[in-house]
Amino acid sequence: MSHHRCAQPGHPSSRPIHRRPLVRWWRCPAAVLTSLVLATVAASPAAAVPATGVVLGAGSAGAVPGSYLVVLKGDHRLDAATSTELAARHGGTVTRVFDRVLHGFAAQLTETQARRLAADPAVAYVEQDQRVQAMGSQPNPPSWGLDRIDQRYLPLDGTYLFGPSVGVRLYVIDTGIRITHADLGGRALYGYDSVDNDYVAQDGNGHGTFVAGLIAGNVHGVAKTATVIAVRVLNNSGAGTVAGVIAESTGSPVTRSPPPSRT
Ligand SMILES: [Ca+2]
Ligand SMILES: [Ca+2]
Repeated sequence: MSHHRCAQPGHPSSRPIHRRPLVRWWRCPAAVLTSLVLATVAASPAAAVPATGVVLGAGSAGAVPGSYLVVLKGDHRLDAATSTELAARHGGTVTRVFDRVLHGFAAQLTETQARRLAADPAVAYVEQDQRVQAMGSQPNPPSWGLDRIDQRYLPLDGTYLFGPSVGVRLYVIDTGIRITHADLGGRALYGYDSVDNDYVAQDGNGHGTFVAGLIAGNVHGVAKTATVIAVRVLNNSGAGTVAGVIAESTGSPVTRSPPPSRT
């Protein structure tokens, strides 16, 4: 609390004022000015502090300091100029514009700038850039596809470089999987069998096991450390029904006649 001393008619100037301010406010301009300033400051603190949002991946082990990915809402498409304007609005510098896989840009930002950009109405989210590194190398892979899939430009380099896929679960909706197949390395599990209506999705055809091998096989697979889940919707002849596939997809119980055979 502050005490103002004002000269009052008939009172010594050193004597404090104890009258109610609403009655005598015009006789103490210093007190009025102070009150107005305090009222103005108290009324506008929110406008003085920019809004901030959450930055995904901030502080993670692989985070790249000062580098952020900014993804825009909806179908916003930005060219370099408008990306630069949006980043500059929060104090950042655009380093790359994305307009295919996602709509957004990479930018150099401080932590505070990144949080402010995350709260921008045009921004879906901001994520801190992360270091990535290939975890494995397969020299002389057994297929052209494995050699080709890890590189954009030809010629082939005779190697397949692959990243981590531990913890990734891939559902193979097919004829089931022979989960004991050596190439799957014990990373195959039964999910559901809508043909037999049980939980043993064995493969009596071979196609599902072949697909699982392309996905996660030690030798022939792309994601060499992922887990594949067998979902059997096709019988040993490779035939099934749309109803069976839908029932499996929606988790609905399967109660029906055996699917038609091709033979
Ligand atoms: Ca290659
Ligand atoms: Ca079964």
